[in-house]
Amino acid sequence: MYRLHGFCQSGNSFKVAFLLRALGQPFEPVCVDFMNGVTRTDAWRDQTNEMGEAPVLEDGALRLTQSGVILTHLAAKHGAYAGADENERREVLRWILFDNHKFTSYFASYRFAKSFGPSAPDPAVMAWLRGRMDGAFGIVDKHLAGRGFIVGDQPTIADFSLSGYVFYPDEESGSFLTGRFPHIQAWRERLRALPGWASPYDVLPGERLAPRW
Ligand SMILES: N[C@@H](CCC(=O)N[C@@H](CS)C(=O)NCC(=O)O)C(=O)O
Repeated sequence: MYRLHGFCQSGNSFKVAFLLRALGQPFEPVCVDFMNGVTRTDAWRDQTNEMGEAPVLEDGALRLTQSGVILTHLAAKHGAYAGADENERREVLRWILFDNHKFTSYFASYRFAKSFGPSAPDPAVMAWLRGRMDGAFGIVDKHLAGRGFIVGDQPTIADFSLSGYVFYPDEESGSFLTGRFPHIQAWRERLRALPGWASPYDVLPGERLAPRW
């Protein structure tokens, strides 16, 4: 059985959990004690992921990191959500790279600082991140106008990747999405209707925390 190392606040882990569930693949969750700093220890980095990040997926003897790599591996292995042909698969990769660099990355950093950081966030840093988030979300919102999914007319791992953080409660990210980006909102509802969808807090291990700041 797959073993997924992650934690419930981690949208990057949720991307993988959501895909595994959509594929009907059971997995054993392995809780990463991220909030107490385990991913920064030498032992965790030596034994689990030298990059110091969750998620990590164990598939037999294979130990995979980087959600984009994991999603690509699972889609190819199970023959679903990879994209219909070579052109679509190239587009899927393009959107996963955009997601990792800009869409998930700025949003996840903002949400972490707003809700789970050890000290109150710096307003100047938050303002800069919000500007980057507005840019990335605006691009995805425009792309989704008049189309159901990110690539082609069926869901692909590009959708799973981009959706990692959009199902968390709005207050965790300072209500960044509330009433904004109508095409992203509609797309989020389409993804919620996919087989296996469930709230990140119901499928990933660890303790749910109230937003701190
Ligand atoms: N590009 C990576 C990002 C993974 C990532 O940043 N994970 C967070 C938890 S959600 C993490 O472990 N961060 C640790 C750090 O940035 O030091 C992926 O998609 O897997």
